[in-house]
Amino acid sequence: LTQDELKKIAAYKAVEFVESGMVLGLGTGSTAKHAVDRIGELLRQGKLTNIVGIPTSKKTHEQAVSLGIPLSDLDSYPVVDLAIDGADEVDPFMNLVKGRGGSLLREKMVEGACKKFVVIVDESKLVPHLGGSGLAMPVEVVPYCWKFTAKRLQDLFEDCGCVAKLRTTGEQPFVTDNGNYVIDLYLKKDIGDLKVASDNILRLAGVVEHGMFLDMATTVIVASELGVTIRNK
Ligand code: DER
Repeated sequence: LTQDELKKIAAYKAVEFVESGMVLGLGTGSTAKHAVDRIGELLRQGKLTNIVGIPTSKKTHEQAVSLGIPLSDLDSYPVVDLAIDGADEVDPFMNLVKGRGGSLLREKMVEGACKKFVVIVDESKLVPHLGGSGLAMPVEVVPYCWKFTAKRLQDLFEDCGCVAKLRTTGEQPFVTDNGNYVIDLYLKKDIGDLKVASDNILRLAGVVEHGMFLDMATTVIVASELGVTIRNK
């Protein structure tokens, strides 16, 4: 099975949790894309009715529009029944790293407003600890004096051998759906206390949000060659 086939298996399994009448958080990324496609298909077949989708990015908004999924937002639906989204890393306590696709703020807003947050991953996303994979830990920052904020972030994780880099699209800074920049933190060692790290990052005035989703997932669906496993909080 290819990685994308595994992602699709996890996504389709998550959509089995969807019931007619639900307000659904629609995730962003290549795994969540399969879930949104499946929801659109079931609506078209009449197997699902009365769904309201709350997209977590402009990209997912566009995908959902093309599928005819009725859409709204958190202002109209401050409580979401179920959100389905991917993740970049999942630790044994169901803490996540998200945001390598750049949608972390709206994802965290929507997924923080939901009763159930189902994470869908292929097995490659499972890690023993967050942050030490050497891959990016995204932080959304305001564009104003981003170099100053990047340096403060880098210094915060000095003992993890952190290098902070501005995420770019070609030669230009990557700009999020919210008009902000992303500083990616590359750590050589695992982050120790995740809650302390989270609080320290959010204390920096130029920071909007970070990609650690702590104690938010209620279910993790993992697809591997051996099959699909479902872990609940
Ligand atoms: O950027 C994001 O938050 C995505 O959801 C990411 O966490 C997972 O993306 P993928 O499903 O394309 O690997």
